[in-house]
Amino acid sequence: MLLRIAEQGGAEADQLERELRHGAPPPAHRIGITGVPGAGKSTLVSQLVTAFRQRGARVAVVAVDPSSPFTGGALLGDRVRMQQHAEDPGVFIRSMATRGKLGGLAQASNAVADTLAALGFDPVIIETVGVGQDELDIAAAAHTTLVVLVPTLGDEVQGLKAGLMEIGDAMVVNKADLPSSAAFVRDLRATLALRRVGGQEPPPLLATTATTGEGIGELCAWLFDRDRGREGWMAAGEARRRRWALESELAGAIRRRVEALLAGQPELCAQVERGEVGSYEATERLVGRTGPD
Ligand SMILES: Nc1nc2c(ncn2[C@@H]2O[C@H](COP(=O)(O)OP(=O)(O)OP(=O)(O)O)[C@@H](O)[C@H]2O)c(=O)[nH]1
Ligand SMILES: [Mg+2]
Repeated sequence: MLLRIAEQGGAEADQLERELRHGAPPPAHRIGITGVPGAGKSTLVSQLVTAFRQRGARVAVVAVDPSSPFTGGALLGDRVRMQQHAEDPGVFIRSMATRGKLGGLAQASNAVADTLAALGFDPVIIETVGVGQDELDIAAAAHTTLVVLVPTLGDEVQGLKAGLMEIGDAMVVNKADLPSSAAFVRDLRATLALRRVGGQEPPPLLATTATTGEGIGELCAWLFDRDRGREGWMAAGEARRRRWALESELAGAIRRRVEALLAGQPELCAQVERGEVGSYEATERLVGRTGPD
């Protein structure tokens, strides 16, 4: 019920957030996991859940599927992969499909994560397939972003989307059991070093085999270390995240206004469609002069 309100957003969700936040514990560590479809993100998340549980943490996982309007295929698979945690009251797992909703991933997952954080889950892990805007959204919504890649043949490292490379606080090459893994890791390491900006260290690169647990220890060591150092980054991370939540909320609200405005002017829209009125002039008629002065 709480989560349904949070997902729907709006004034009620704001109120809920205020109430939940009142006297709430410090904000939870939000860990975003993104990467190409089928990279093994859910398998990896399941391993991370186990590791955080062993430290006594209560862990929430929000798996967001931006491609499917239904809670279908991929998420069904997730349920199987997360099965081992199904009976554990210290683990909360929620799948969300967001296609077609304005600012879908951005708003819905952030609101759900807020609620889970206020309920005392820490960390809150958000998994999403890295497609288009969503990977940038997840980086803005998370305090720590893991980018999950899989070994592909030789020179393909160069072709990796720059966006994915830039948002990772750590890069994880999963399916390290595949034969092409060593070469891929080497290429990726070189590429990351080249892209280093302003003398900054490149993000750590970790190789894992999520299915067997190989390399998970190193990944967890890095994550736990970051988790322990949260005093150092939490304030700035939360400020950035709240600012982003405002932006995405505002973008959604403005988009809805645009739609309402157009719906109220069917004749003008028809004139534009027939080519009788230009889009620039129509915009001026609707909202007055715009654009650079
Ligand atoms: N060989 C190998 N297979 C793996 C590894 N990790 C996961 N897989 C397999 O890869 C497939 C996809 O795993 P998922 O964990 O569902 O991947 P995902 O990234 O969550 O997939 P989507 O959410 O659909 O994008 C499954 O069949 C896993 O068993 C690994 O380290 N090595
Ligand atoms: Mg998955």
